[in-house]
Amino acid sequence: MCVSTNQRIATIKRETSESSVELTINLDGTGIADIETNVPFFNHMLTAFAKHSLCDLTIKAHGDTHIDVHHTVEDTGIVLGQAIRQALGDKSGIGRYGDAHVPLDESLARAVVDVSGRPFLVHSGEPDGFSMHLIGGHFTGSMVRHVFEAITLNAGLTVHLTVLAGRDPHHIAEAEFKAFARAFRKAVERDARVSGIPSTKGAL
Ligand SMILES: [Mn+2]
Repeated sequence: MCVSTNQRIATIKRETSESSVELTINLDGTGIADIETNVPFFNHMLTAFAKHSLCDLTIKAHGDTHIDVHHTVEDTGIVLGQAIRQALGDKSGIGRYGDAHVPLDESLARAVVDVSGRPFLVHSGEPDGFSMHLIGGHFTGSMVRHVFEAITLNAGLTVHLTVLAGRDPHHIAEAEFKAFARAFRKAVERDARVSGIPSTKGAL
């Protein structure tokens, strides 16, 4: 049995003409979140992600939200993905796979995560009209898929995210983020019985 004691923490800063993002993640945290993206509904989703993944997450992001929240949300997703990849290191000792079903009242989402090193998002089930809905009056429903694209592509995760039921857009989005968080927690958690990298290839 060989469990790495290396800290799985990463800090990334990314600056463009459209946004500025500074983010720190600790994969072995307790769910403490200190998040300010200037996009209130996205703060709510990222706080839920931290709480239910048990990652500690600090984010200071600002951007051209006077135009649209799109750039700030997408760029924060990119940086979150980059930080996850960096914090995971060589991925030795992790469970690798995680799955979760999470309800929120009438909504139900399922997430399945593989820390595969091969970015892939399969996303389905949001009801007609969801992508055009402004949640909280400012967060376009289409950004849920877009931010999961940014996270999975940059973190090198395979994620299957499925909405199985739902009516209220806020509930649907929140169930998706929480299901992803729970599945992610299982996938990246260290398993004392795993020695080395959990792949027959020897690398992920
Ligand atoms: Mn975009």
